[in-house]
Amino acid sequence: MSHPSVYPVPASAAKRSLLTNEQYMQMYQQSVSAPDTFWAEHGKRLHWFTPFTKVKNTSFDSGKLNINWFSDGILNASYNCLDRHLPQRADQVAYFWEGDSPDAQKTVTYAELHQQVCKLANGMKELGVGKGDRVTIYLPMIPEATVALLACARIGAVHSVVFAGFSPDALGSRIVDCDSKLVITADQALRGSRVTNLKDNTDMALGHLGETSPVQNVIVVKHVGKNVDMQAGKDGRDVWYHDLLSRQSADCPAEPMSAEDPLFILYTSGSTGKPKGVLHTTGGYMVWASMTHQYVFDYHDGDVYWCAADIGWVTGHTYIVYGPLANGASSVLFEGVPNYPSVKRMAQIVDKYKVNILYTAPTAIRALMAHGDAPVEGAALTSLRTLGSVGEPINPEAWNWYHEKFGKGNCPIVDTWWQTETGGILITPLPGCTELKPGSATRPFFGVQPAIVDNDGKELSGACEGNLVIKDSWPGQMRSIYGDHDRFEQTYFSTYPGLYFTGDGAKRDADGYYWLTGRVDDVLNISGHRLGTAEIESCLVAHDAVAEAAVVGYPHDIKGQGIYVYVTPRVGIEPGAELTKALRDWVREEISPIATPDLIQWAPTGLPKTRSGKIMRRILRKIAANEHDQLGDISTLADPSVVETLVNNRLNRK
Ligand code: 6R9
Repeated sequence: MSHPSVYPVPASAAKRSLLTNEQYMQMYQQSVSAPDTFWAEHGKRLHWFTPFTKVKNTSFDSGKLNINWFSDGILNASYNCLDRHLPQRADQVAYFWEGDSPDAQKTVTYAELHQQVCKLANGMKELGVGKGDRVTIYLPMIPEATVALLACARIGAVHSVVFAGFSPDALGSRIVDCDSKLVITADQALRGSRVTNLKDNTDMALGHLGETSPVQNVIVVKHVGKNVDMQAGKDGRDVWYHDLLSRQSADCPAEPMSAEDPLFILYTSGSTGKPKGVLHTTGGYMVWASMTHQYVFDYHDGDVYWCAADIGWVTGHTYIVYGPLANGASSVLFEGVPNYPSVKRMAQIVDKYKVNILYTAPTAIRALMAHGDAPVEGAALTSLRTLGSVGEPINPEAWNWYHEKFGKGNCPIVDTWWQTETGGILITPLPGCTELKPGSATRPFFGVQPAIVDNDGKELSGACEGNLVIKDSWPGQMRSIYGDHDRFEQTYFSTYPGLYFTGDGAKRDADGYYWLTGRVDDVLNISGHRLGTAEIESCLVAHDAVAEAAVVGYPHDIKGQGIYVYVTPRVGIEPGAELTKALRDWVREEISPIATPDLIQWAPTGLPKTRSGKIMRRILRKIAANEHDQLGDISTLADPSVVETLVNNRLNRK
């Protein structure tokens, strides 16, 4: 079936829209030509204990890198998400929690959330946690996760959420990197009926750290009800969440924070070395989170909103917690996965809570699409008005399926491009303003100045393709890499001096629409999750059987990218099915199930290298993609015969 390449704004979306296209254009112009005036106005969407008088104070210039927004304003993120709504929204639902099993559900009102946040905040104070201290959160998708983030924000502690799918070692290294005093976890997590032993993992992580562990206490939520080992007692390390809260007052004043005080750290993968602790501060981030949530989803008071991400990723931070709560929204919080107990689950949840706005990822859409009409059979889906996509480029087939099956052809899809580093959405359609082209993230949000540069850093004009950079600061931008400000400057501002480099490639068409083409560095995007090839490689070479390993991505129907691994065994090691399995399990356990290699090709005769010893990844990518007839110039290789062997034994032969 052929589909249009441009979709006009549906009349229904234009009618309810907060903005017309003309207004978008005008506001955009103002946001880039007079940023101080524009953001002084929109900064007022928050409650400031002391209003800011300064607005934008930023520079991307070499040697003068400086990013400050609203710097003399004083506010508190949790106050903005809770207290200021209480007069009108105390009994409004903040979260409709839907458990992993369709029978498990509960609602949390703004008043209840406020009360729990105050109690946990007081409990953390009792344990000696205060302003500026770091707290690691390792929780499933349960209301206590949102409570934990907000309780940290309330007392000015800096949260570092670690995705509950990460291994003990990944957890441990993140705890050490930011020197966390406290860990908040649960007995177990449930996803698609599969159990993860979060408390056991925490014990293992802290056990491995031994004397070097900075952690003084572990707060444990009893979620599934499993018996876990508690290092209890008077001076014990572990405390039950419910015990701690039962003795706290529900009165906890929100700590006055400077706009540039840290709000959170979130680790993300880069192209080299260990994960980076992306640091976000309070004022600019909160303005960005709330403003993008309102305009990008065309959010109106009373809408039911569902962002199906996990709180372990930035999408969960900004679009499950801070953005929607700052706007007083009612959100669905879902513990499980879209295909459990059946592929109808997502549509059933939409109908059950009459969801108006649904925000999910291409990988979830493709996984459902593989089942034809089954995921939406029997579902009404009439409540839906806006659909969103995030995490990776959405291919037009998946876009059209989502548009027709979930959106019934008249819900705009906002394909939102952004990154952990950007704090919130930067390039996106607005539902009532932007004509859509499937596969394009379309146009910049207010204040965002994207540009495309060639490999020498020369800015290209008109329709073009190259590297995506952002020319000036926006309020939600990350401020540093925790503990390594030089690496921040090096990673994002040195490739193209004076510009923020995204690491993504992009095209711009004649209408000025942006089309993201994927990472141009060694970062993989597996089902929307970022993983550095270097991280997986260093994990592989830590295995006894491995002499050398190279990891590349290859096109994968559902995951977007799959992980293709080339391994040279150590001398005397006989590779075989058993060892292949052992290596997969190794990576799975050392990093995370997300990082599990899809294909492992043994390369006993070695990897293709330049004469200076650099692995030629370009060639490995082509072989993995089954494009071995397009290897290009291989004359610079030290030993071209290596390539022939790899091509002959390649694993992806679709
Ligand atoms: C929010 C999030 C960031 C990377 C980013 C890009 C890819 C995200 C996208 C997209 C094309 C979109 N990405 N959204 N690519 N279209 N709509 O995913 O953050 O986990 O840090 O990943 O994801 O490659 O650079 P994060």
